[in-house]
Amino acid sequence: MAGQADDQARKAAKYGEADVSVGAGGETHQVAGGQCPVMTTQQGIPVSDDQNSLKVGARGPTLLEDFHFREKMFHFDHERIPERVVHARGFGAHGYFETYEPLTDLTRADLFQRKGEKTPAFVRFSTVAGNKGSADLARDVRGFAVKFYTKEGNWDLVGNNIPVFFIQDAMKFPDMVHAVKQEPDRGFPQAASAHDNFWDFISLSPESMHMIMWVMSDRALPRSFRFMEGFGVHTFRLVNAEGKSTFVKFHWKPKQGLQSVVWNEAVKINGADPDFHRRDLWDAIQAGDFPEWELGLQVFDEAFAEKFAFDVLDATKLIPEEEVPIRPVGRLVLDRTVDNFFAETEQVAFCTQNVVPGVDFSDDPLLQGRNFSYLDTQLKRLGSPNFTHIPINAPQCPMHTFQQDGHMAMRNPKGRVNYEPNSWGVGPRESPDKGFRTYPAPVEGPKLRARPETFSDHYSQARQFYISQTDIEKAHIANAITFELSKVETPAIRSRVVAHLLNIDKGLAETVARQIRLKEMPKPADALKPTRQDLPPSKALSIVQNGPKSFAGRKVGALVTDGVDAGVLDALAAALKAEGVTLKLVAPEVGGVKDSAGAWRDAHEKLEGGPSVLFDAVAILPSKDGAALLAGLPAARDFVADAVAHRKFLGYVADAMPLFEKAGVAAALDEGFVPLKAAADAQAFVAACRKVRFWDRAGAER
Ligand code: HDE
Repeated sequence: MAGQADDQARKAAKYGEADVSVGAGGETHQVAGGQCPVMTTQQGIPVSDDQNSLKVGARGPTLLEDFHFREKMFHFDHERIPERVVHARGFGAHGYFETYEPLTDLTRADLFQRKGEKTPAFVRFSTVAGNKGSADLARDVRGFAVKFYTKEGNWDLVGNNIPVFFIQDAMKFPDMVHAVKQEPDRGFPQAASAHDNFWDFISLSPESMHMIMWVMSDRALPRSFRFMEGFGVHTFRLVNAEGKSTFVKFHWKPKQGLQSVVWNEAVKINGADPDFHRRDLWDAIQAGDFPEWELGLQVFDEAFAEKFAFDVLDATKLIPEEEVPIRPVGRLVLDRTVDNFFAETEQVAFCTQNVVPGVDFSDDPLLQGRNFSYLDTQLKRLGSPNFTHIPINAPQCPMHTFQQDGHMAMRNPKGRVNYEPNSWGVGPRESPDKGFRTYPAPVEGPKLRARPETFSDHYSQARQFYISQTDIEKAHIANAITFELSKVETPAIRSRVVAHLLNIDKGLAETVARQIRLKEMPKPADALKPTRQDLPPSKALSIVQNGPKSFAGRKVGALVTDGVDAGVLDALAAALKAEGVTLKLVAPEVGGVKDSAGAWRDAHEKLEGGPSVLFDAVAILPSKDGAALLAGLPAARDFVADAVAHRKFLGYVADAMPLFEKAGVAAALDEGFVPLKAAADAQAFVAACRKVRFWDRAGAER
């Protein structure tokens, strides 16, 4: 635990941990529960009574001179800062990035110069549309924002878990965000794209069709942040010490594998645990199961950009991995939860403009617009140009500027000199060698408000994404669009969406049209360019084809009652532990159960609070009497029926059959049901679980 102590000391040093509750010279006094510091006001004045405001007589009016009350209330009244307009709901963690090999051929970026270099990093994952208090499992894009604290300044790679975006030009961002967020008159729906305004905008913006396929796929329902990819989306530049530039796209690949939940599960998880994703990340890091992603680069030159079928500056397009393979260059490990959510996760200020020497922008018009928006946003949210003085935003390398003053300035220079040039011989100076130098890309042309013709194919990659999916994933896309359009009240909008789908895949359009009972099939939408039929499927675009290799990092819920077979439970626990899986006991009462050997087993969840949607697989382990009891409980029947409908693997003991009968699943025990009779069966159960879902089982999809 020495490491942990070091960690604490380091944090204390870094965050200037002057415990605000210690005042009055750090005096302590004995109270019930221990020796505690004396409470003070913000001015350090010891407080005698924190229970009662100062009044005239016990029943009289409160006095204005009660400075302790006034300060306490004043501070409370100002606790909130504006939430992010988008990505308001998020969750962050600390970690590091480790460079595999020097990338000196590609970039002079300091963090890529030395093998094994560890660069501190902070990551914030988020949903986009919902407000701060919304549920984690909304159908939505996820933000994947990484701040690298490099030795040459902070580099923010502010990405998403989807490699393309809705729009091509930043000019449309406010419209797109207005359309997806709650409608302005009614203030709902929150964190849901299933409403008229969103689909109205989308159906009038064919450029969004590729992104729509991703958002309607299971990518928008990640099992947790740990099981999703990240993408820088735009084309960026890397520039080496000789000034040579290469184009690059950034990818994060989760070591845990890809995994999503199904829609019916997402809806139920949002009720059972709206904090499902943040809790998952917190729990994993606290348990020492540090999630990890590999950073991969797709590197290409001008010649490739010229011959590629689409414009590399168009953020609604990706470059298939089959065309430009991904080169792994390092790993990101998240190994520390935050000490304070507000100080770190809420106040972290990502800016796409934060690049370091060796990384540069491309002319992607979306990226160019972002470079304005993020800095502007931070001033609004954090209230001062000094937001870089907040520890989470401060670089962890020396910095020297002549910028001064402003609200809450925490780094105040000493001495007389606050300008340059000066003849005092003090203060920082620019460095043509070490300093960031913009890649001198030649640009010329008339000033125009126009979209390049090379941005005008809106359907070909949408089709490529669709045909790259397995059948079950295709069905999920069709069902998602069906669900969303069923919430759209205006029939003309539904029809317009189907008109676009006809340009993507006729079968998909027909399925959706049937499932929403469209009276008349529309004509395909007018297309600037016909959909290319020659783009081959890309395996990398499917989740199911990129599943995990092991079941590690997952959670199994065991439904237990008094009399649970101690041998079976122990064997299961051992097999899961060996695989790196967490076992949670779900029991009729939270106090726990007595096993067959008479030993007490503490439960983690009461049945009604621990539905099977919270687990990746389940084990149904009641005793004979227990099964009879559970069969009468709706929550127990749902536990089983949902696990089956969501195509999870179920380990079970023979005594569970009466419950299976009542849950309506007894007649069809398929290979996804693994009997647990002897210890060896636990291994078979774990082996089955590595597939995560038993997709061959008929599920809830139509
Ligand atoms: Fe953002 N985006 N965005 N965005 N974005 C914000 O910045 C914006 C875009 C992304 O965890 C805001 O600090 C514009 C693409 C993430 O704190 C704001 C455009 C991608 C986060 C903003 C885009 C992203 C944001 C709101 C179109 C993926 C959360 C609060 C030109 C590559 C970062 C804030 C965090 C946040 C503007 C499009 C990712 C308003 C103008 C494309 C992960 O500045």
